Amino acid sequence: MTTTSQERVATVVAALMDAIRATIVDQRVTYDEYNAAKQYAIDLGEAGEWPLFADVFFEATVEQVEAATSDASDGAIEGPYFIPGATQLEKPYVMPMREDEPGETLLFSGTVASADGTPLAGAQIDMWHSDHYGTYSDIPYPDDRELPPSGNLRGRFTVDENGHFEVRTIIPVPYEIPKTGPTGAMLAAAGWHAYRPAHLHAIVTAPGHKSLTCQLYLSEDPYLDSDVAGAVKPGLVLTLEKHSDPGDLPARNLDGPYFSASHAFRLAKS
Ligand code: MBD
Ligand code: FE
Repeated sequence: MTTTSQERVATVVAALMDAIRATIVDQRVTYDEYNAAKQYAIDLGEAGEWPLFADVFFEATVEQVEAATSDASDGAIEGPYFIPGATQLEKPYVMPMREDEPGETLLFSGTVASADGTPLAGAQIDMWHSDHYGTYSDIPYPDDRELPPSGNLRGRFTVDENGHFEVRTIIPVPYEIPKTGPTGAMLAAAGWHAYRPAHLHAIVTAPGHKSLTCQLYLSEDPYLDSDVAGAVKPGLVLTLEKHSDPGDLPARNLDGPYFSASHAFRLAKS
């Protein structure tokens, strides 16, 4: 974290305050609404949902501002649910999951290269995503849902000498922000849906390069055009290919059809 100059603080904070005052005037905000807003901010804090609220409504804009000057492949918001220090996987890479983890099998593969196309041998991918019920591991949910075991669907793995990787996981589902917390309650009060399209999160790192925080979405997801967090970019939408050929299944240690998808990550030099 760098120290922010007094001048920068004064400029940005004044702009924010002006925007709030202008909204109060334009919308003729009443005392009742003003008091409700103050109570809402208190509720958000007490529920521990400030990170969720901020990442849903503002992070995509921050990401776009920073990405505008980068020659990396598309990035996306980190969101509130990254936990550093996930299990380091051994080949063949399989995301940590329950024995009977529900959901369709996904073989996610791809490459990590420098912005000029040079493969980055030994780059690291830290991946995390929700399960088939839209639940992340190790996150306190405001409802009484069943929680996956600690570390579920969170893992780190290394790309090979050609910058290539393949990891097996399950296909996530669209993610609904819980309605019982203040963030979901506000979306409901406004009549907005609380969904994010299904997504895989990834942070990709390599020596001499800026890390790339990214999400991958799935084609034909009903929420691609209305992500509540506004974080979808066309370059991040994976095309799923279905494989049902029984001949190919035993070799892959699978007993049913699976899907595959791939993505090319490119990192900017640091
Ligand atoms: C998520 O899974 C997410 O990625 C974001 C940005 C917000 C809430 C939940
Ligand atoms: Fe997420």
